[in-house]
Amino acid sequence: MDFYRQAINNAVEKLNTEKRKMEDRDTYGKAFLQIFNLWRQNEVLKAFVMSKRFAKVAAQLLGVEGVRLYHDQALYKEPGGGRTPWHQDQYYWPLDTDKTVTMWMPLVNITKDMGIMNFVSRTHKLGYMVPKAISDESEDYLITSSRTTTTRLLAHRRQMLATPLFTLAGPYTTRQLTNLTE
Ligand SMILES: O=C(O)CCC(=O)C(=O)O
Repeated sequence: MDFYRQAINNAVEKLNTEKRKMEDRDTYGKAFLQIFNLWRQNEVLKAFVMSKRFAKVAAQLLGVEGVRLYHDQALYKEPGGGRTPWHQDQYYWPLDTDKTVTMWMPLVNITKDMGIMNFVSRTHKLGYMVPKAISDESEDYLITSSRTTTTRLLAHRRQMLATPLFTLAGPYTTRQLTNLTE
């Protein structure tokens, strides 16, 4: 993993255009730096993103023969940044199918106090409920839209990734990986 982490760090450092101070960003801007489609950068990253092993896991979870990649995305939680509010990812995927899945892979060992992802159990069965970008509004919308959902949010637990789950992540609270912003 060290090898790919370094390759991904290098690409993110090169491609990052976020220069705003944390206090000048909105909730979404505070949540993470994000760089799309690293597979286009070089053959090393292409081999990582297009790995047959990852594709097989996705295909098995979906119960299909093969998968296509919609995009890849590097998300970097910055020191002093904010949490990622509750949301569903469907807003970002204009696809007319529920045969979609996200593969989320931490590049560092993570502990509970490092802004880990959280998922609400069984919400992949509820469909697309939150037509909102990741924001304070997506969280408010979700919490006010259904008592069942609110109950589940309050009792949220991490679980296997499947879409359309409701997801949230805390702020990143350690000083690791600070080179991108200092
Ligand atoms: O890492 C984060 O802050 C959020 C990531 C997320 O919500 C996602 O990948 O869908």
